[in-house]
This record gives sequence, structure tokens and C-alpha cells, in this order.
Amino acid sequence: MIAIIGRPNVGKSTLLNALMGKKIAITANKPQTTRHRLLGIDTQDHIQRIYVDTPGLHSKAHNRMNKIMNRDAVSVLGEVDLILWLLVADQWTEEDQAVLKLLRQQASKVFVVVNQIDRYSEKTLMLPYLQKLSMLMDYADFVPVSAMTKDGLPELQELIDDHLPEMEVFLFPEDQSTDQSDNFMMAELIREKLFRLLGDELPYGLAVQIEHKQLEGKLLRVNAVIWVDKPSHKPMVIGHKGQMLKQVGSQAREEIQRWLVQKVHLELWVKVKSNWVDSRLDLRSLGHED
Ligand SMILES: Nc1nc2c(ncn2[C@@H]2O[C@H](COP(=O)(O)OP(=O)(O)O)[C@@H](O)[C@H]2O)c(=O)[nH]1
Ligand SMILES: [Mg+2]
Repeated sequence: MIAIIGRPNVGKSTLLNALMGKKIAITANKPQTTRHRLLGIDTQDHIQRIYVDTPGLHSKAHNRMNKIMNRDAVSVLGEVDLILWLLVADQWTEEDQAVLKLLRQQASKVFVVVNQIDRYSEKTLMLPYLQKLSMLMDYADFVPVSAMTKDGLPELQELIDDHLPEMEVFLFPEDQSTDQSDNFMMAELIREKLFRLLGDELPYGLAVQIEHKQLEGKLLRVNAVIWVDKPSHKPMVIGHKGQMLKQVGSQAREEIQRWLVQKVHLELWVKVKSNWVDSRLDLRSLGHED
């Protein structure tokens, strides 16, 4: 098992998808895109790679949602064969420092994966940062990659495979690629489009729930609810003349069809449910707590 950790937004989920060669995790240029841990399972010949994508580690866990996200990320560390710690080469933040402290207490092998190297036209610009890192972590291996352009990924894959134990029996069936249910995946794909399309107006407290599914001949009808915290958030999600919701719906439908390999009709509703982020009961009903 391979844990992918690091602060929000460094590209953990993008790396998971790139290593899998398949979209398993949603990604967006926003913190909190990944809200809980999920598995990407990649079985080839005699090897089963089980990746654990985690929510970003937050240094300030104010509300219950953030606390659960932190707990999810930290609790996997003791259970894995390998930890991929993702960093971006230009910034060293308080959150990175917190992760470093955490990793010093782990027995698992750590690879420091320096992501987004495509953003450096001049690679030598990264050197001072890498030097500082290697002083902080003299026991770790450093692997520069770009999850976006896939630069460095074959090398990383090889390193990963070298550190996985031989398995007599696989933990998961060979054709299973994730531990997420189809309903959950559908809800996540809708949430991804919201996170990507809503820009600075994004109400972070939103959540998506699949309410109803029905097969009509070859067409699957899906009704989903987008929950928002406040009545004022509703018009943001719906957009001018419903344009935003329409765009979210059509982009999400395309990806859901690809995921299910099935023709889908998707209907979205926006409803208000206040403070769900802090309510344990609501989190559980929305699939954020086991
Ligand atoms: N330029 C560049 N952007 C990346 C790379 N990897 C991820 N991103 C972008 O960084 C943002 C956050 O990615 P995501 O995988 O959701 O980050 P996570 O929060 O760590 O899971 C997204 O907009 C990605 O497209 C990379 O290698 N290069
Ligand atoms: Mg993520």
C-alpha cells in the first residue's frame, strides 16, 4: 500500500490519476477538493498497487470537516508500505513543516516527490529548495515529477514497485479500481465540476448527494441534490438564468457516462441545509464519515 500525502493543492489526486492511467480522484485548483481518503487499485500481472489518496493536511483544523480530513490523512501512515510525500518546489509552508514533523515519527519508507516541475523552465531554479529539503530529510529519496505532463512518472513507478512486498493473494479483485461506490463517484464528479466552475464564488460548504437512480431501457436517470449552507449560496450555484447549473450538469454527465459506460440523464437540484459541515449526522449521511 502506498499513501500519497502532503498539503492541499500540491497535486496528490492528479498524481494518483496519472499513476493509475485512469481518473479515480477528482481534482481542482482549490483546497478541500479531496475530502476523505480513497483507494486507487491497479493490478497488473503479479502485482497489485494500492494507492491511498488523502485529503490535504491542514495546519488549522477549525471545523469538524477539517478535523475528519486530517484524521483520515494521518491514520493511514502507520498502515502502508510506502509514503509518497508530495511537495511543490517553490514554497515551504507551515503545513509542509507540520507534515515533516509527522513523518519523522513514521517507520514506513518515504519518497519525497517534488511535483509540478513543468512549471520550471529553468530546472536549476529548484536547486536551493531541493538542497534545503535534503538537509531536512537526509533519509529520504527525492523524485522530481510532473503529474500533469507525466514527466518522471516511469521512474517513480519503478521505485514504487521495488518497494512493494510480494503478495501471495491480492487484497482486491483484479478488475476493481477503487473502493468508492458508483453513487459516490457520481456525486464526486458533480462536486468536481462545481469546484472547478464556481471560481472564487465557490461556497466550500457544499455537498452532493445522489437521491435517486432509475434505469429506463438503456438510459440511466439520475437525480442529485447539491446541498448548500446558506440561502444566499443557492443563486451562485444556479447562476444567471441557470447557466452555471446547466454547465455543471452537462460536464458531470459526460464524465459519469464515461465512468459507468452507460448513457445517463442527469438532473440537479440545489437545496439549503445549514451548517452541514459541522454536523456529524449530516456528514455521515453524505458519506464523509465511516
Ligand atoms: N502545472 C502543474 N499543475 C499541476 C500538477 N499536478 C497538479 N496540478 C494542478 O494543481 C491543482 C491541484 O491538484 P490536485 O491533484 O487536486 O491537488 P491535491 O489537493 O493535492 O489533491 C489542480 O489544478 C491540478 O491541475 C503538475 O504537475 N503541474
Ligand atoms: Mg486531492
